[in-house]
Amino acid sequence: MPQIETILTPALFYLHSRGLIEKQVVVIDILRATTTMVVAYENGAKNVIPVESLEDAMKHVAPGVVLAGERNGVKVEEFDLGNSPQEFTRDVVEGKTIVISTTNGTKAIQACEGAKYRYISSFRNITAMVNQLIHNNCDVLLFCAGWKDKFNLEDTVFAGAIADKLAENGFEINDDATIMARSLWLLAKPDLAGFLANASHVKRFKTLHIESDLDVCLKFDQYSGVVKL
Ligand code: 3SL
Repeated sequence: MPQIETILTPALFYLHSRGLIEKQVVVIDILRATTTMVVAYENGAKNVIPVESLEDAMKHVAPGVVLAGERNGVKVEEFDLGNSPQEFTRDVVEGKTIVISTTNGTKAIQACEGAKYRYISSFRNITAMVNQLIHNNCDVLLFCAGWKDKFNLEDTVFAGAIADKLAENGFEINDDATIMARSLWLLAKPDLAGFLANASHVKRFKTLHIESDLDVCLKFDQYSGVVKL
């Protein structure tokens, strides 16, 4: 049976970089990068291109391209959009190519470039993601983007939610990180927002006055597609 492992922070990625070619990786940045990218597809974006640096993003400037990005949660001044999912409305993104660079999410996405399959996901397409992973039927790496190489609760809880569903479908949990993530998910499940209320990035949201994004990021199954890079 396929195995599941979880990378709790990008600082631990080096331990998993070998054998990537045989694995399906799900990059997770619930607040907010991977949620925002899912929302862009929900609202008809033609393509979303995650890039690590702001300089790389600038290289894509062209008609029909929307530049998006933040650093430390704040919109990059010269870009069209920040990283709030609420900015990625249909009238802004439909039919467009979105080039996005974020503090942690897009960095993690780049790191696992050699994987057999590379996905990004969020609660907004969790069921579609799980079904796709089951269909692919190979080892899964759940890659939490964290915050500046630190562990975070929201990405770990989402990894646990995916692991829980996969385990119910016969996938084997193969490391303590995934056991912990699944246990956290089972604790969080009855009141996800309450569980995350004291999470460091939720506190940062308050400082940045972007709390209204939280609701959007914690909504389940708004999109029935998967986002494969
Ligand atoms: O770090 C990231 O990739 C972002 O999602 C962080 S923020 O929510 O835009 O602050």
